[in-house]
Amino acid sequence: MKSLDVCLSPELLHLFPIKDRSVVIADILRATSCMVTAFAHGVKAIKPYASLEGCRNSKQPGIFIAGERNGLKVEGFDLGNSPFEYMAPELKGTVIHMTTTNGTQAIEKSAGGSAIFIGSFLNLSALADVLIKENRDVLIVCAGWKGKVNLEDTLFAGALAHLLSSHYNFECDAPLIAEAVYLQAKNDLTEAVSQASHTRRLNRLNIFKDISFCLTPDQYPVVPCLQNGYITLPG
Ligand code: 3SL
Repeated sequence: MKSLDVCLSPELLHLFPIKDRSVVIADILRATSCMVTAFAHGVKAIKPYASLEGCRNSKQPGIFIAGERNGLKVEGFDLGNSPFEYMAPELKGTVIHMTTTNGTQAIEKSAGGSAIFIGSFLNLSALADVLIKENRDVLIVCAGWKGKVNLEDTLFAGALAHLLSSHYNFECDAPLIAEAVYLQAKNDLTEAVSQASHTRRLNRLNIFKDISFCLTPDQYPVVPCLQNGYITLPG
């Protein structure tokens, strides 16, 4: 049986083998939820940038740039980090260069994996199916907040670990912890994260509807994957 592990913060990544694994990046509020929403609405590719200036300087005609820091859209960028922005019909078929506070940093730090998938509640079951077919050891990397663990990414890791539990052995205790927290919270995820630090941070910015949307399982059957620096839909 293959194994599954959960890295609760990118700061802990040095403790986990990445090579030869399927790595799942999760930044539930909101980067990876935005990416999944974008692909479900026809975006062609997303190039993630850890650096704000690198992303800003990559602006070219025909390319949209998306920039978020501390929950806010960065001035001069075309897009921020609400999933509802990524449903816009004018984004269909386009390439977006994106930088966010934690999500795109976690992607960059996980670059050594055999395959890097973009995970969210929105594509939870489709992602589980792909991971089972890929038949590699799995590492779920929670983006967290500036190195700290957060609840919403842990809940997602628990939901995915729970779906995969009959196919994989859990390695360290993090998948067990995440699964237990998810099972306790699963009937009302929005309520479960209502006191979470990033919910309170987003609420202070008057952001409410993104949160319940990003916690809704199985809205989109798309599984974006990073290849040669670009996130795309395989095939
Ligand atoms: O941290 C990130 O990458 C963002 O998703 C944070 S926010 O939800 O846009 O504030």
